[in-house]
Amino acid sequence: MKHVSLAVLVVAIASGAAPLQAQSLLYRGPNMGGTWVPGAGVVQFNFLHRFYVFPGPSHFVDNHPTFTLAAGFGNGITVGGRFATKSTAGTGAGAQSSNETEVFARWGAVGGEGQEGFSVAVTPAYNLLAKSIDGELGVDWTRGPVTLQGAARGISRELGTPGKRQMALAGGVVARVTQYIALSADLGSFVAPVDGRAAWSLALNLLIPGSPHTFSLQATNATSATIQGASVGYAPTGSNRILYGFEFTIPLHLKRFAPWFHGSPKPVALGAPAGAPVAAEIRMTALKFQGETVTISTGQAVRWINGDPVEHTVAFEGTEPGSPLIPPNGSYVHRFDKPGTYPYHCTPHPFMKGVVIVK
Ligand SMILES: [Cu+2]
Repeated sequence: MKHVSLAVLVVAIASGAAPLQAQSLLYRGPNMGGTWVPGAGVVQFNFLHRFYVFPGPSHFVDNHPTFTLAAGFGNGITVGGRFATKSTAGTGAGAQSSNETEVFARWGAVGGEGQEGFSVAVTPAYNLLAKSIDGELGVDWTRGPVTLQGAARGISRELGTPGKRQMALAGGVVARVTQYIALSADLGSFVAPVDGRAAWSLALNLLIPGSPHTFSLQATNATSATIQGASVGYAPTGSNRILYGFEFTIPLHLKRFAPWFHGSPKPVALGAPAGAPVAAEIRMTALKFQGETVTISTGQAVRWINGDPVEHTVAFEGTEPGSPLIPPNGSYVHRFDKPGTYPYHCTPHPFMKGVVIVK
């Protein structure tokens, strides 16, 4: 992995083409499990952070993060876990800790997150803090800019109670105002809640343009995003406590980390000079065409060589056909048969630009 700076790798991960099923907060309210399933070879990392600010004079800030990590195995199956370091869903009778861990599997049985019509996901889970077998049946219905969500949840031992069996129901709506912005609201509750508190949330959900990441700003009364935590509001003193926070969704495409383990990939030669001499070579490194303008004669060819750990393309602005994805250590040869000026760019990284002048 020579010549690779951390910045290149970060840009590479951030600009990876995101399959829609990876995860998008534009289709899910903060307290809804949703129907997302990462694609095969994708690890989904969601960082949810909520906080409560106590009234003055202390203005003490109480933090409630939930980390979600889930790996996609293809065929609509994912296995993952959630870890909430300060869940207060279960700090009632009998709770030993506020560290709430939930392991879960999910099967996307019908459709997929964001697809028109109905999508259904089945999520069996185990809550280690509650020693509870939990499960969620999530249903989404999407039409144009609107997604309606419903969830039925089963819980064998409710957190903070001595082994109480529970059911919970939740529903929500997400409205996409633009391609990048959505508003959402959801409400969920145990059917027979011990403390009578339903969980609610309101959120502004954003897709970060040109990236697979989504981000939400939220107000809620729930402290964790587990099946149990999303079903109960937090009101320790009987007051209606509002937590504010955000969630950030990060799909990690494992194949992008291959250079860490495999050294340089095999060279791959794409395109053909068709008998023409290669008059210029352009290396693609550090997300740049090294030699932004080259001049050749009609009937000659140019070779591009990818020295980056990410895929690039040579895409011409006009009608000249360009390259397929050029893998790391790959090359592409193109013969120019007409004089002219040929500006081009890289499709995944449009800020990478170059020009071939043919005389
Ligand atoms: Cu590129």
